[in-house]
Amino acid sequence: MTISHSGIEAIIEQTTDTALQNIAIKVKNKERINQTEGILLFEKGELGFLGSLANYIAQDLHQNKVYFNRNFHIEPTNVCVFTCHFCSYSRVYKHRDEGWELSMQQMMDIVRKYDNEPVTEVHIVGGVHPKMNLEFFCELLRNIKTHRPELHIKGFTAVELDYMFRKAKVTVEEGMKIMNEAGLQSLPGGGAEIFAPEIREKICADKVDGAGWLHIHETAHQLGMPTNATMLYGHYENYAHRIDHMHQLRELQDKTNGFNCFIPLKYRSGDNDMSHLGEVSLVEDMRLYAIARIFMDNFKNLKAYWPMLGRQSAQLSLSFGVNDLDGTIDDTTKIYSMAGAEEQNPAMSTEDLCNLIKSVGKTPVERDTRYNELKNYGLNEQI
Ligand code: V47
Ligand code: SF4
Repeated sequence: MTISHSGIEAIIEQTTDTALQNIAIKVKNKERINQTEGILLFEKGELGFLGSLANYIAQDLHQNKVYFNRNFHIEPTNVCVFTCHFCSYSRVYKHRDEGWELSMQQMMDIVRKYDNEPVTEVHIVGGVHPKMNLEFFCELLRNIKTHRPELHIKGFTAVELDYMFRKAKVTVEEGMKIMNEAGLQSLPGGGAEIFAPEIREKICADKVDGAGWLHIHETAHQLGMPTNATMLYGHYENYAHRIDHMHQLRELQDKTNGFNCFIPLKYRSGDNDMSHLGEVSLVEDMRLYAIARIFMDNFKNLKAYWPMLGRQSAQLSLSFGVNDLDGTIDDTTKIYSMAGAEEQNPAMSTEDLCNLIKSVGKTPVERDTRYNELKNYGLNEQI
């Protein structure tokens, strides 16, 4: 669905609620909405209204394009010193026999498996293992770079980095520089969860707090490393907490312009300490994507991570402001399948991804990690 300039005029005209109408006018004029208005969208904005505004913005930023990249994941371990209550994936150290701990050789075997594949990025993320330290991961980074120098390494959440740096007794600035020199080029967005201390306390009390997460990302940006940002939603948080989280990210982006994209992550309730909460509905998911697109005006890209959301919902999100579907991924990530996501072995070929994008009238474009366009798979382009 494309919302033209006259289309948004019609939306403005048809909206009877004055506050919502003012928001629509701001969107048309490319003006930023404030936190009160963000909360109002959650409280009052109905799906069609939100979708129309989000689509208008996405169309303006990206025309009809939807990005994806070719990547694979390495999950070094699921053994973790932390005990986030939403996590279905981790195992504590004393139960490490139930989990996995990959050796250097095993991780390099994963890298070598893709030797003849046109992948552009490796995404490394896992549990916080008490014995896998800064030195070990720097060696991994160097080994990957020696083996395949052009492969972009995006790795380690702020939670993993915070633990590694504290254990190695280096500052965030020193640690980040060491990792960067060893080959780390960008950071994924994980570990942000929800910044509000009263909710963070409830779901992941023992890991790095919101200010610490933001500091690590700011430091990466200062070194010229782009990063992503996530938000875990659909648990104990209310609308004000969501807007506060997005507001803090928006403020840092104003300062550094170092974020590549924003990735809302829907809480999945399978087999963890918070399972009793259940999950929010598909309509809530789409409303959230649309509001994120409207509120995060300085984030160029909004990503739906399909292994977590499921491919059909991810496809639907393309009509609610989303312009990026992450990657082909192969079947190398377990974090969501263990939390009950529909995708038990998430793998999609380039052809599958392109067809999924084309079937909602959008144009698939392969990108690299920094969102440089590598190939446009327009309607008649051979896959
Ligand atoms: O921080 C863990 C989330 C994150 C659950 O930057 C859960 O490109 C929902 O951040 N339900 C890690 N979410 C993964 C992550 C990520 C994934 C894909 C791409 C990128 C990127 C980043 O996964 C954690 C946490 O927020 N998570 N358990 C769960 N039960
Ligand atoms: Fe550990 Fe990450 Fe799971 Fe938290 S979400 S328990 S930090 S693996």
